[in-house]
Amino acid sequence: VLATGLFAQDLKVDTTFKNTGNPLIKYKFTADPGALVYKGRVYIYAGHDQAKPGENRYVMNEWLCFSSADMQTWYEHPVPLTYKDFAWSKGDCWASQVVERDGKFYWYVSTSHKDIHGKAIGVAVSDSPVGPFKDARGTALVTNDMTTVTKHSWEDIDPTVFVDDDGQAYMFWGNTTCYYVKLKANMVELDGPIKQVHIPSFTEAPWVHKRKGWYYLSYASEFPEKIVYAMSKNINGPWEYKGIINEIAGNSNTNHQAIINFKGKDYFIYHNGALVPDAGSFHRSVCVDYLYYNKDGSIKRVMMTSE
Ligand code: FUB
Repeated sequence: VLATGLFAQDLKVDTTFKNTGNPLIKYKFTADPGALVYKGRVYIYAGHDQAKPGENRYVMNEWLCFSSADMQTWYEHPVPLTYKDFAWSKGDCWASQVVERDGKFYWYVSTSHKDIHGKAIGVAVSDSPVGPFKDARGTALVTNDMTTVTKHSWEDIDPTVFVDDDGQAYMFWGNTTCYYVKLKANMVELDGPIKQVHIPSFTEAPWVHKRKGWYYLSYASEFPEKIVYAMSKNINGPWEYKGIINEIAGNSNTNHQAIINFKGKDYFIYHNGALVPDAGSFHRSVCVDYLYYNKDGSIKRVMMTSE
């Protein structure tokens, strides 16, 4: 039976634990990490894989929050957000990201819309990185009827939001087609048309970051998924495909990354299906590895470690 003990401990919240090597979180199944660095701490926001042992589908009813000041001692905060916090959602807590602006924290999420066919993107807001968060709009930010290229029900997932040095915020998201749009300074309204990003073999899980004048767009490619990336000098592209960062994440068809610099070190935060031998694609686990750049700004391949 898969990880029976894990389910017994699955109630554990508001507690501390040590980083004893990958997977980072060993007492519950966690997926789709988004990371935020704020005031000397790193926060990891993750989905919670709650399918029963042997149940091969996504059962994800809440988002979780973990934080650390040193990447070694971690704290799990009480659940700060569920799909029930969005009155228009009927379920599913898929990939998400939190960004901070002017002391407010915006949590962009993928979830299922009650009335409009398919997945949708919502945004919740809080005065604290650990919540409580509340729906910032009362309606979804992007729904399936607003995107037109791929036309399947899970097209509008996996939001990543990036605030550029000039204060302009952008949201990238998608499955099969990668979209992006400007956000208004209030962070909760679109500002202009939804556009398509032209990058090869895009599956899902975009993540945008900037370093030394380069924009990086990393994403999950093909299926089972590898994490690959493209670079550009302009957030509007064109994006130059640069290759693989991370090979297929042991035992899981999906992967989902966050790339951050924390206290002078670069980290690649992702998930795999390796917590227990039969974990697989629906019982995933957040992992952390160092990430290294070459002198020209390209990214060295990340070898998954268990340390
Ligand atoms: O966890 C549900 C979905 O699977 C996410 O939104 C995708 O990124 C993939 O990991």
